[in-house]
Amino acid sequence: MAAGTSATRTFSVPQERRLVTELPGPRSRALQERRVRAVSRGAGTLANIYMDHGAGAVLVDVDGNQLIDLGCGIGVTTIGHAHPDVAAAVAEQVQKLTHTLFTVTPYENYVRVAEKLAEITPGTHEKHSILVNSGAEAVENAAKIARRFTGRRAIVVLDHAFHGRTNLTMAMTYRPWPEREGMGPFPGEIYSVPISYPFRDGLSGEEAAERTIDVIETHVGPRDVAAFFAEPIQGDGGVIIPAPGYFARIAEYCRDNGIVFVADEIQAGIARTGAWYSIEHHGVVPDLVTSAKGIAGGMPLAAVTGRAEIMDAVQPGGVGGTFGGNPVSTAAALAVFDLIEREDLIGEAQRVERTLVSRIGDWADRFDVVGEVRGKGAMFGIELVQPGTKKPNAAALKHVLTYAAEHGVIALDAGSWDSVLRLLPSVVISDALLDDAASVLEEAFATLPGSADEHEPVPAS
Ligand code: PLZ
Repeated sequence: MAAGTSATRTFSVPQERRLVTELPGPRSRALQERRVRAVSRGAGTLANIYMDHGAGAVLVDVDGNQLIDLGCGIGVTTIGHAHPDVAAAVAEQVQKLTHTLFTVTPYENYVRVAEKLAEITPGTHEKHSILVNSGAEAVENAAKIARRFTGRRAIVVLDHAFHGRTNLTMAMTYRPWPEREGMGPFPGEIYSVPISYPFRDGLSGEEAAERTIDVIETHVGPRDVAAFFAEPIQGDGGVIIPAPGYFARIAEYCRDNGIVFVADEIQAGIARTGAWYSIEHHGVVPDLVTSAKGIAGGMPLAAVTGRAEIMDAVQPGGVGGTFGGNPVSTAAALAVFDLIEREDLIGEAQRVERTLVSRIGDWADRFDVVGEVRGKGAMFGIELVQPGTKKPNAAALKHVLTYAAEHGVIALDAGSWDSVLRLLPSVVISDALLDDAASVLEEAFATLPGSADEHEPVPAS
């Protein structure tokens, strides 16, 4: 069970790290042997520790080890693992009706999710939604809709962006390796422009926006641009938070030039950053918003929500898909929305931010490998550098992630140079678990090759 506020919440798995074997344990290693014979190596894994169950912020592996999850399967289980309210909603719905296809014969859950999305996304204008299966599908539909509405061809994206793995969204994603290499050709009319990256460019939001706009003006041509896509806080790109004022200026420029401003909130949305949507931190109302990941507690669901006149520019039958917004995933989403409100999980994300700032906020001063600690709510990035420089340090990140996994903490990588340690814990993670996980990460820094109290890390199996 998980109920109540952070002080009173109870879970079916004790919220503590507890290791009973080495990691990966014998059962994980046996599964790994089967896996390499059956699963494509293209589906690479961060840590070959096989999970059995979980609750709150703790995962239990097949050997009975309890691990602290600072990743949430890349930002999905924001409300905690296997939440009983989601389980109950899914169990009830799956016995009632699993599928009709909304565009053949509709059902209420889809309408209720769209109503809720209109309420929680920024702005008070009339909003309409479509529901799909994955983040990439949401981004791809947002591009289709913006092109249909504007009659224009170009899509502008930001450097370091991640928008998905379909052909269109691969082309909208910044880095070639490993996401794209050898898998083209890609569609044209996608233009990547500089983002505001305060740690690396030192520019104010206004200065960075002028640089972005200048590239659109001189390289793309604003009257040909259908949409400007931005993650208000970039996730896979390295938890990059553009400087204050950056998005306000970009949104104004989009408005002045008839460009649809799309906030890709797939990773940072749905309570993760201490607001329903991370664009709220920038004080901007986007034209379209994509949601996915945290929206349905681990069930597959994604959405495009936006200005009714833009969303309705598409002819009936112009968007769709067999499984989009299926009755079970939408039932899970309704349970998630209810939980976020009932248990003030936006407030919980703000608590996680306060705890992390006070616990790890001084790491750049304490560890010469840490260039910057930055984050909002339960979304943090720790940018690792070669000491005394801003040069990315991918080797250090690899060491830290391996050390952490072997000691029962699952954290994530990020960044175009693979040098940002990314934390996306559940917002219900306790302060005690955050403290314990931070201690493990500190040990990982202390054992980096070349550190004062270096020792050989256990080799990954
Ligand atoms: N937009 C902002 O973060 C997914 C991808 C995991 P899908 N990011 C994690 C992986 O290895 O593929 C993401 C995102 C943003 C779009 C997407 C794509 O969402 O649900 O994975 O398609």
